[in-house]
Amino acid sequence: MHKDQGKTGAVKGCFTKRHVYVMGCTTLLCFSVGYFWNTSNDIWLDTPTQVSNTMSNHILEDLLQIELPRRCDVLVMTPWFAPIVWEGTYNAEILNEQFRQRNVTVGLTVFAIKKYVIFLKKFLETAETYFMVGHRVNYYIFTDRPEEVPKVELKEGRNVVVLQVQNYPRWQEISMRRMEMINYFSQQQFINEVSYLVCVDVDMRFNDQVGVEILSNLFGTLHPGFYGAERQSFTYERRPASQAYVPRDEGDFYYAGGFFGGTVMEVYKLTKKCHEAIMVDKANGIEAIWQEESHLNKYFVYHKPTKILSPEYLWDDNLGRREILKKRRFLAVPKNHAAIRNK
Ligand code: UD2
Repeated sequence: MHKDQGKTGAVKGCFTKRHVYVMGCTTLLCFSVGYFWNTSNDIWLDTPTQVSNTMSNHILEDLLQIELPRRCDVLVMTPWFAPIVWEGTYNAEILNEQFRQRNVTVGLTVFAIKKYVIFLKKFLETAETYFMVGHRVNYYIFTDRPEEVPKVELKEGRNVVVLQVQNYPRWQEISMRRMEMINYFSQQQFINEVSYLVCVDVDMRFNDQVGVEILSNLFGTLHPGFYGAERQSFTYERRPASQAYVPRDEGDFYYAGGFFGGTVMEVYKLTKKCHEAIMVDKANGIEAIWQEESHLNKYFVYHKPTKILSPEYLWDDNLGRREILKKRRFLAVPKNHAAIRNK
């Protein structure tokens, strides 16, 4: 995202100065009201907010005559004032103390259906080293093969909970049905056991600290392939027939399907909406281009995350090493699609 690219031109071409002034003032007013509303709870913007979806970050900066904070040309705060978490943007010591005082338990949901059970061992072992160190954790493992869940030595306050679920013939359906299953167990079980849910892919390994700095009411992760890209290149669902459709002039970021979360209540709402949309698509004989990731992206267009994780939290070394990444915390494990999908 380069600050100088196509900035004012887009606005000047469409509106008179007076229009721009009125729109700017209105937007500023909305932001101020939203800001004070959110800060009045003493928790800085911890409730998903609705702000204009039709402006890119650069246009917004022009209208408001402000510059959103950046680190080395990447945003560290969204136009709706949600932090974007990079190494160096938070104080781990203070956050750890705050969450320890609250005695927070975090649920990590992961699906290992059919052959994907082979990823569990490395996933769990590395999570024990790096995930929410010093905090209480429940690993919720959804699988159709409970007997193949590996025994991994766990530290105090950490538990593995195996949830037996059905499988589906197509990998796409398995991926999408995660929304339904997380939703069901959120109301049946998670709400009574944990404060936050972190929902991730299993073909991954932790490679550095992933701690309480990620926690917020609703959070998503910038997709490693699109974190610096312009809106036009985001691979949102573009067919209006799908419930995941996002018009070309909407959307802020492209989020990864493999790492999102929030309070149990917010994850419950998100998964409910996405599952319902997936079912409507199914009835209409259409499947979104990137399955539930497309629905997740649509959801985040209209329910802004209260925190966003940088690609430090979901990286694939196939994309190479980048100067901007001070840490590669959660890494894709290479997989042979032909050998494990639909098996
Ligand atoms: C991307 C997304 C993924 C999902 C998918 C949809 C990332 C890192 N990943 O991953 O979240 O949105 O696109 O197209 O953003 N699974 C099983 N058994 C199966 C198939 C899938 O357990 O037979 C589970 C497993 O937890 C896996 C996840 O579903 O990690 C997603 O499937 P994938 O990893 O094969 O999809 P991929 O790599 O295209």
